[in-house]
Amino acid sequence: MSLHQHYANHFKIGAAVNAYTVDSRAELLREHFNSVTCGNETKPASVTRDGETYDFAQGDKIRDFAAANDMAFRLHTLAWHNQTPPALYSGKSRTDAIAALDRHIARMAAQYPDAYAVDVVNEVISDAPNGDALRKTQLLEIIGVDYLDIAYTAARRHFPNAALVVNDYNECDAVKSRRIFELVRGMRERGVPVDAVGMQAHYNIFSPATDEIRCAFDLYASLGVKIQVTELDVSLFRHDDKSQLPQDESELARLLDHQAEYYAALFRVFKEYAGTLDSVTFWGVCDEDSWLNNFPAPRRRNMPLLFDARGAKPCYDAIMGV
Ligand code: 9MR
Repeated sequence: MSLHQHYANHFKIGAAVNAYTVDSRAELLREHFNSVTCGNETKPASVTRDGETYDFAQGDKIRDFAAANDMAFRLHTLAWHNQTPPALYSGKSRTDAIAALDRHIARMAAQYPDAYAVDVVNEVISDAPNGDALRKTQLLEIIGVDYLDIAYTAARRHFPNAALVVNDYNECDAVKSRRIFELVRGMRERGVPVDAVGMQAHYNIFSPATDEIRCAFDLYASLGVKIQVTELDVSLFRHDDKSQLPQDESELARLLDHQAEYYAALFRVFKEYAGTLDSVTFWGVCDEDSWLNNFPAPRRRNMPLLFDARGAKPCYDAIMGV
């Protein structure tokens, strides 16, 4: 049985891919996943320089792969403070920026009308423990604090059937999770369409603990929205550790066993919230393709995913046993 079949009664199993890995990992994708996301190809800077001319070749390639293989398509992301071409919003008045945002969302919806979920504005919460909850971004500065209400309202107009997601990282952190909760609660009280909280789930084998993850699930579930795990990976290093993987084979094997236990504990929690949690997306298919091989240290090898180029890892077997 494959991974997505194993979890068929619980949630979708997705993977982020790029225009290269959608070919190189096609076999694993077809077998184990029933949802696909573009890791970069549908971000604003990947599709347009100016909000006038668009090139969707790479995103379309991935969307077409999903469609041809009966896989659902998750759209990432309509607006973000990173990977956005300056000309999209810079120098515009509030009115013109709102119009540009609406045009961009409309264009994305015309191209990807079948996306089942959309990260509308990505990573909007500030990491600074004190001060404003909202990250200071270009759109916040130009449009004002109602920019999220405006973006999600526009997204609903253009994507009437997709789940509209507020997607963020460090989503189990006590301060940040409270901020995400308050943001979504406020939006819903104002009648702004938000359907799901996206928990990116960039975790490592030490943190967050199962209890912290459960607390975050409880908090978000209490909003009455769905939850999606959007960018899952489990690094072998603590967050700020830039050291190398151990040379010693048995030491590395111990870390991979630890990772397998962590993944199993995680999926036991995920199963408890199935129903509220309706999709779990990994941020990549094979270790060799992970962004974590270049973050936080360039060219430092990491092994955060279920597969490597040789095949399934211990963590794959572990979650198949849950
Ligand atoms: O995986 C993406 C990587 O290839 C890009 O270089 C990076 C640029 O910011 O974005 C990565 O994906 C990010 C995602 O879009 C949002 N959440 C954090 C992800 C990892 O950085």
